Amino acid sequence: AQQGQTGYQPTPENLQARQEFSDSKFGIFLHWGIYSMFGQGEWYMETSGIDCHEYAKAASGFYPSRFNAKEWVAAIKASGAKYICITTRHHDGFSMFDTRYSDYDIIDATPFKRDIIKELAEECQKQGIKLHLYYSHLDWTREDYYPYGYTGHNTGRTKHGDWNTYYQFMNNQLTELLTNYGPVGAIWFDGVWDHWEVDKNFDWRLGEQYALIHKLQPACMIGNNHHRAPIEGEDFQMFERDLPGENKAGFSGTSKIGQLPLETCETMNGMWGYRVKDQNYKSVPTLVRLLVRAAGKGANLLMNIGPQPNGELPALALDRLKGMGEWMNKYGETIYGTTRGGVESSEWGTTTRKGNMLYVHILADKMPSFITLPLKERVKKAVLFDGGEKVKAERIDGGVVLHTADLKPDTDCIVALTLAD
Ligand code: FUL
Repeated sequence: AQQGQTGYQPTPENLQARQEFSDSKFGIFLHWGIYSMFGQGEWYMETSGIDCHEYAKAASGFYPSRFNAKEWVAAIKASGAKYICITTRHHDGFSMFDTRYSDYDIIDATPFKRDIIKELAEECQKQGIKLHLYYSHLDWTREDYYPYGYTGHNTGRTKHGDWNTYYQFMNNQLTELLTNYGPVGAIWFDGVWDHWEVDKNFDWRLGEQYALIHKLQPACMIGNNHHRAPIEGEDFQMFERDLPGENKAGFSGTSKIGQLPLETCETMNGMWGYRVKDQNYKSVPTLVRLLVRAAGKGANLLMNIGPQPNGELPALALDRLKGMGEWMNKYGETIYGTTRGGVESSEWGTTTRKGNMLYVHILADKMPSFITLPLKERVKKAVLFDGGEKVKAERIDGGVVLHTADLKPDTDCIVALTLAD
């Protein structure tokens, strides 16, 4: 097993951050980097077989003149999302923030010369929304990343890198991120799987790294996209394109759910980074269904947008943010602050719970005539959340039957049950 931060005891601030995080249920993910300019997703260097030095030249053309942190944060906030998670450095190794430890960053390598992460951090604080930072362990451009010899990424080098200098580099950058940008809600790690594909026990020295983060900002939560059971020192568990426990995306191990807050990420279209051709955005009802299904599992939804190279959020993404905001304004009470309802992945929908309220979200296209909920509690009241019309609820052996034949399944078809204590 991978050594984590041995004996980690989260501080009261950290536990409070976890609680707020679980209660918030909805965040927006942003994949933005120099890859956005190629318009083919964030894996462009790898999938197109470009030499990393050639690729790096693109930085001199990065000038997102339309970038406006205030507008981004306002649009995202209006969607009902409570946090933003942005790529500070993806697998292409380019730092979107001002770092002393590399010239391959937004300040030294682009004519734009503005610290995007700083502008965003300040704006998030002003508008009262949390900022999470994505940070890639994997780096396609640095030799010292490759302890096994540099075989990939089209440069033909085979030198064995000194991984220790890479480890120090990461910790230096993490120190910058946790020192210069105010309170960081979370570090969202990604990429450890790369070395684990070669050696499943490769020691990333996560424990020491996690301890450093918690020392710098005890409330900062750590999550790592490693598709394994939580490792000691982590504060939340994440799932990529997967509802916790379903493992439909096929990443092994994701079914092992621990005791930590849960988050699942998805994309609005088919890619994380901006892709010119991909205008195939999910509809607002589809996005709402994803959010509700995640909440039914007790998980947050982290919904991704790939900003354009000119600094704007795509028009279709803005449209979806607005639509989700309208839904959240009306029905957010059935989502925020809830826990899993106990009936989680039925075809007809899912349930969320808050105090003595059980919210039955009926999402399926075909309405079942009856829904049986295996509830122990007595139902004091059963009404439609929207409008308050009574729904017939009948106690049977081992549960409660809802008579649903007359209802119309949709994202607004929510039955609110008041349970007796
Ligand atoms: C993956 C990465 O490889 C993708 O590029 C993306 O960042 C996704 C959220 O995580 O592991």
